[in-house]
Amino acid sequence: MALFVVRHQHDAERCPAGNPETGAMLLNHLSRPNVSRHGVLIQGEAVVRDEHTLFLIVEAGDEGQVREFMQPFAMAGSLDVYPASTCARVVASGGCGAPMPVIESGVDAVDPEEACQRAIESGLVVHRAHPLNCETSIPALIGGVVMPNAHFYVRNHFQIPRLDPATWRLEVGGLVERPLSLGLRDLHTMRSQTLVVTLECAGNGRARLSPPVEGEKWDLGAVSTAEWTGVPLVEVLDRAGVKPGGREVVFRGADSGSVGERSGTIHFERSLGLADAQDSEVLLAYAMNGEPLPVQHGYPLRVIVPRWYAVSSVKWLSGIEVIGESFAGHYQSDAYFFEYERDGQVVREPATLQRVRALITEPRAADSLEPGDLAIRGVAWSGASPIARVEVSVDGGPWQESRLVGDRNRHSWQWWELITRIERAGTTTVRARATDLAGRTQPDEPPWNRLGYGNNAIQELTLRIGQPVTAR
Ligand SMILES: Nc1nc2c(c(=O)[nH]1)N[C@H]1C(S)=C(S)[C@@H](COP(=O)(O)O)O[C@H]1N2
Ligand SMILES: [Mo]
Repeated sequence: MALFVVRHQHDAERCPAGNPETGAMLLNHLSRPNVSRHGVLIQGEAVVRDEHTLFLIVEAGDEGQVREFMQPFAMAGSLDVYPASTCARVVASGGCGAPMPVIESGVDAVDPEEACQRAIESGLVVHRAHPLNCETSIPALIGGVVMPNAHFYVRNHFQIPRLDPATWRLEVGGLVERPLSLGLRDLHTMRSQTLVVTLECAGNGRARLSPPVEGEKWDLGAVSTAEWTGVPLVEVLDRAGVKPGGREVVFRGADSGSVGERSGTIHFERSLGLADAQDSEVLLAYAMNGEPLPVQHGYPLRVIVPRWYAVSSVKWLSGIEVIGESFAGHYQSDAYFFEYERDGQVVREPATLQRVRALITEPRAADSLEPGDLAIRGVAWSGASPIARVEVSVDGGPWQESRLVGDRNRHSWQWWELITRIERAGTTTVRARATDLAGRTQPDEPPWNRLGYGNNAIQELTLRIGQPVTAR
């Protein structure tokens, strides 16, 4: 089916709806049973009365079918039929004049329009339609420890590959005693583990850096939590048997494309040092919140590296290779490191553990609030160690310790809340600061670095408190 916009116009003196019988006939023509008899679908109808113009959004097999269906209107005036696209398709393709993005590699890919439309309908905040990048809407972060899959932020560097579970294999090779080729069914029969893990993009908060830096302009929602189930990576590494010279483990995603700094087509690839890879908690996950991985989150298999920035959690995993040197792939050595200048020297540090951080989920800046009791809630996490405390300062006042809600979890965020009182109407600021058990805490100002990673500055929320409603 294709999409069309249809325009019918008539002379003011010849308005077909002016005659009750013709009007009724046209209404019957547009009725659902009649429309479906013609094999078309009406998505919307609107009349601009003073213009004597009717617009319809119609789905049909081709233009001829639309024209045939619109015959009664053509007789009453003029008829224009335009082939059309959804907004998601136009934005995903880069504008009205641009062709749809071509699939660069041999793999099948998810239709960018479909992926984008689904994200919008799920309430995600879209930053880029193609490749699809969207953050979690903070107000959607209410209550539970994990978030529904549809609300989980999405970060893609290339188009989303659609992998066939029947033919997909995980190839394990390089410096191993026994190269493996594992199917999904093989992985399902291996020992499984389930962990609740918070993923955060290293670029989360980048939009708040000043001066601005290039890269996706994430506000504060490039973070989410889910329960992941899969095979511990060590199981697979042990089965393959790492040879003595093995130093790093490279994970290859099935997604690919071209990037400025490298020639040809590259895959999304990241490595972990052998010791980190052998950490018993790195998972090869096939389920997210009890469901098979959604396609945009890496179906059928992804890496989950708890507590690390999520760039290491490679999606659409197709290969694992043990190598004897340090990996120099694009996403390892051209990006995802902190770069500062210190004493005239350029210093680089890879982005590994998530920095300690608190996020205020309630209230929202847009809420209408009144003086009186105010509940301030949010989440806090740190890759280095569990959260020790979250303190809140209202209107620049002293830090008040919030109550930590629920169990301490080593790999996922912790909910916290503070009930405080706001005495007067006007503008109030709320700040929240997390400290972890290792004593790390958040800076007042965003820690600027060239590529804009790890902005864990204390969040400050400005609230407008209205006049109390006075009883008469
Ligand atoms: N294969 C592949 N894996 C990937 C990426 C990617 O583009 N391709 N993006 C990484 C980055 S930067 C992040 S933040 C997380 C995002 O995971 P999500 O989309 O499931 O939230 O996936 C990581 N794994
Ligand atoms: Mo990321």
